Amino acid sequence: MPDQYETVANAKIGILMGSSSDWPTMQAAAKTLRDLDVPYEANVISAHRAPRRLEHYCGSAEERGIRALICAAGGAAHLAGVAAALTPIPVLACPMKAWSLEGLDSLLSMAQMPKGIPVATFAIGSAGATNAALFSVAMLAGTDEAIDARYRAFRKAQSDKTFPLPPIEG
Ligand code: RP5
Repeated sequence: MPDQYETVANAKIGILMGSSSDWPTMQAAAKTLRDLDVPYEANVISAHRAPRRLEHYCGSAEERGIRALICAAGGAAHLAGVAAALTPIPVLACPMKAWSLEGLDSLLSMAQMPKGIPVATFAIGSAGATNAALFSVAMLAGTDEAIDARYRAFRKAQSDKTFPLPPIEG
């Protein structure tokens, strides 16, 4: 079973997607983790196309050192909820714009988890992907001084940026 998904030895965050069609959007999460030097792994494991693989992945993630899962899916978007049902580690959900409704279907599917199995849901699309990654970094920062320092530096650099307006045309 492990050879049906890729693991990274020291990964702290697992990105899961329902389809490779989610990857163009979810690269924003991967890039954010990469830029903040947080080890991660990324896999396509659909909750409905590969449920047993998902069960295996989620069942072994904690013991491999994964501290949070970022789950992206579109449409019925049950990946995050099923993953959260299979592991106690925090699950952050990224709603994808799939084939209809501009991602509102995915957002509601993810946000409307029945009580007892928590899923933290972010914005539709790449903004949510970026913020889910930043949120996972903020979680890790509580117990890792080096990650904490990088996260604070990122936030400060963002705050220090100025946005000069271009001159009036004409
Ligand atoms: C979901 O259905 C995936 O997460 C994706 O967002 C959507 C469409 O998947 P594909 O038909 O492109 O594989 O399961």
